[in-house]
Amino acid sequence: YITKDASYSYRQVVKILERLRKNLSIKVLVVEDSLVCSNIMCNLLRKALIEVVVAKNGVEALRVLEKEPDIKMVISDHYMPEMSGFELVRQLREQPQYQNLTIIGVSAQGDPVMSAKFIKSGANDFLTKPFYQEEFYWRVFSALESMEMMEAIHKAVYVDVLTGIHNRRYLFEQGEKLFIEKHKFAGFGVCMFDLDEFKEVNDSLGHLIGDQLIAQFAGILKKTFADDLLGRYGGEEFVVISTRSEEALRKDIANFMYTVRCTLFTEKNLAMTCSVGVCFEPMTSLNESLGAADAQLYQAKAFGRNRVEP
Ligand code: GH3
Ligand code: MG
Ligand code: MG
Ligand code: MG
Ligand code: MG
Repeated sequence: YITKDASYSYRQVVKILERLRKNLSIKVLVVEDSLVCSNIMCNLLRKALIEVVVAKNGVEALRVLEKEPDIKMVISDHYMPEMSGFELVRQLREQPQYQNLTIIGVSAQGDPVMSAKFIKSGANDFLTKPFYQEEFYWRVFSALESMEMMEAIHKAVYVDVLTGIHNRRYLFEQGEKLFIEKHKFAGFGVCMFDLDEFKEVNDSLGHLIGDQLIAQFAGILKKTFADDLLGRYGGEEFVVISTRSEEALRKDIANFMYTVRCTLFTEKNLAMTCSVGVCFEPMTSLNESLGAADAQLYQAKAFGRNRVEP
């Protein structure tokens, strides 16, 4: 049953403790022109150990969201000066970076289609003012739960388990998008990396050590190519897709090769190396670019490994 006061239920306490244990801080943006209402919601959220930021209208909310990209949830009033709640939700949902934001609309009693309008604009849920504290908590908590589930699904689908970097599926999905958006206007570089003589490593040191080396290799890639699209293409093959200048990319590839040699060692302190195939030629599809980079990688292997081609 529902109580007027916000008594914590067992499930709620478990949820809060779980977040604390995982050290998950959750940041929520409260958008509300009435200071009284804003304070009520902020206090409730803070009591549940949720970090809160505030905005007084839609325009301010957009500014705050841009500055603080770690905000996971927006709780927004409808009637506000400058920009209403509906308009805010509509504008947010038009932008790709806000697709996964959880949005709860809030408005005063009176207009029965208010909740429908909010949901239609793109909100995930709706709450009528004045509300029981208990209802407020449970709307917020169930929205957070759904969000966490979505994040877990997203991770399972797009992240490689061994290395923690993006997998092949992500690489191709994002790579296609990047190709369509950018290849005509920017340099479009595709690099394929493959560890040298890796079967030997597995044979002499075992697959577990092999796995560790692959994960370390991926870690160096991630650090070096932080601004590019990176994914595990196959076993010990990785792809970087970059729209930076060829000069900048080649500098990073050279640094990467050097770091790998200094960091990864096999038996008897033998340095690990890798070979790289690069394609900067304009192509008609991502697949064609990948094919060309792969052909260059084959050349790099044929010319003796531990090198970049062309
Ligand atoms: P090359 O220099 O020609 O690339 O020689 P190579 O031995 O590295 O040959 P290739 O790239 O064709 O083979 C890669 C090997 O990597 C084959 C496979 O046993 C191993 N491998 C692929 N995925 C994994 C993995 O997830 N873990 C481990 N330990 N080994 C893997
Ligand atoms: Mg208002
Ligand atoms: Mg190899
Ligand atoms: Mg081979
Ligand atoms: Mg290989």
